[in-house]
Amino acid sequence: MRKCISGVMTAALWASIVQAETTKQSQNLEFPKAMKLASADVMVSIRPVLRPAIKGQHVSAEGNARFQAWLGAFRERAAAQGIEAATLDAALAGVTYDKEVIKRDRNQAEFSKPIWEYLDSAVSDTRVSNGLAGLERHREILQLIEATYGVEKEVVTALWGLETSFGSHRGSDPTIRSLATLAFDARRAQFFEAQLIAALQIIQAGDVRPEDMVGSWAGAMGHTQFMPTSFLDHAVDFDGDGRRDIWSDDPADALASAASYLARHGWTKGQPWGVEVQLPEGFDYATAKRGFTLLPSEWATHGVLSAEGGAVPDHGQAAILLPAGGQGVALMIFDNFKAIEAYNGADAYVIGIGHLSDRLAGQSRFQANWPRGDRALSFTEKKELQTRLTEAGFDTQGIDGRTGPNTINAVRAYQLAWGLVPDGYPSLRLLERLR
Ligand SMILES: [Ca+2]
Repeated sequence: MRKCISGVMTAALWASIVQAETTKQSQNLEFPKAMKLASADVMVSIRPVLRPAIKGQHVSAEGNARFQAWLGAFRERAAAQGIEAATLDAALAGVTYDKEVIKRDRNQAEFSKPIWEYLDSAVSDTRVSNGLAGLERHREILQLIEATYGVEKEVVTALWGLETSFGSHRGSDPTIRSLATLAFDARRAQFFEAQLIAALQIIQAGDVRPEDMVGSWAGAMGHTQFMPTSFLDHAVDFDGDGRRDIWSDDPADALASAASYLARHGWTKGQPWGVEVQLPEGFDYATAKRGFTLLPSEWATHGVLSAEGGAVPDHGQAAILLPAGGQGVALMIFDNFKAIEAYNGADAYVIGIGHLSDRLAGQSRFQANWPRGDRALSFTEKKELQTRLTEAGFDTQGIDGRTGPNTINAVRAYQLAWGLVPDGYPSLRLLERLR
């Protein structure tokens, strides 16, 4: 079972992963929505994720006045937490409510991308070649980062590639304005107020001027899209100029900060994140779950071999992950999977980082074919699936439109009861069968 949610990330935030960052700039890789298909557990994440839309809320002149009043009260709370008047004056002067941020925050995607579509973009030929170019251009600093933090340069580069297309889409929204808007908005006020305080602490520490503190609309900043609290916990001044600068064109501090983050979350150099495997005839699908691990040599005795047909080297305990259920790519995943997961908990994201890093290291594409004829269930369809499973006696422990472990267990139980392949995968076919 995966580790628990971090302090600020509530279960409700996790519940909304299906809506995550639907509105990143077009060339930026869209965050995977509803990717927790085959092995959804609770997660930690470096960033917030979005919630379904609430209808009927809009900004008015009255709303702006309320925002300014809120800002005045916030100033006092920030001062009480050690933010100096000069910092507050510099950072909060002229800050207005940004209704575009709220519009984006409320934007709920009903339909989500299946993992293969996500990976088509995450690990496109363009991204691979841009990544190779980035590796070449920054080879020296990436090697130094690898030597310092024990995180392979291809992994750091892959993360950079998925977060901001290697720094080319870092975002230009003023972070203070975005965070103040989201903190004023009632839905996750506590989380975003903490982020806003952290942002002010960063400014106060002299890492960045308020006008240079920009990023994506939801407050993620710089080349590797750190939220302010993650910045405070993990950002490093790698080039030694006295500032932790993840915003400027030079990516050294940002890339080192990302490596530091992965290292602090348990990255083991030399261990794969995951390896594509082939499953034998008669494979026991009940063993394909995050909580069940064996050594690769033990998996080999059960007929689970690398895609090339040999035993996977013993890199440590490993679980079998089937991102698209019994059809499509099968992965043997190691503890490094969890380290990437700490950056962003969606399976598709982790696989995207992992596979891109492998491609940058010269490895080949996945060999198995994805079930491209399928599509992912919509939010509404997931709720329907949960309702129908529960009514049929396979309790999903709630109807929330997300395919967490309880839903996967219910799907498995249903599949076992009906003699289907118990891969726990909530497919459209399964929903149609339940109908
Ligand atoms: Ca620096």
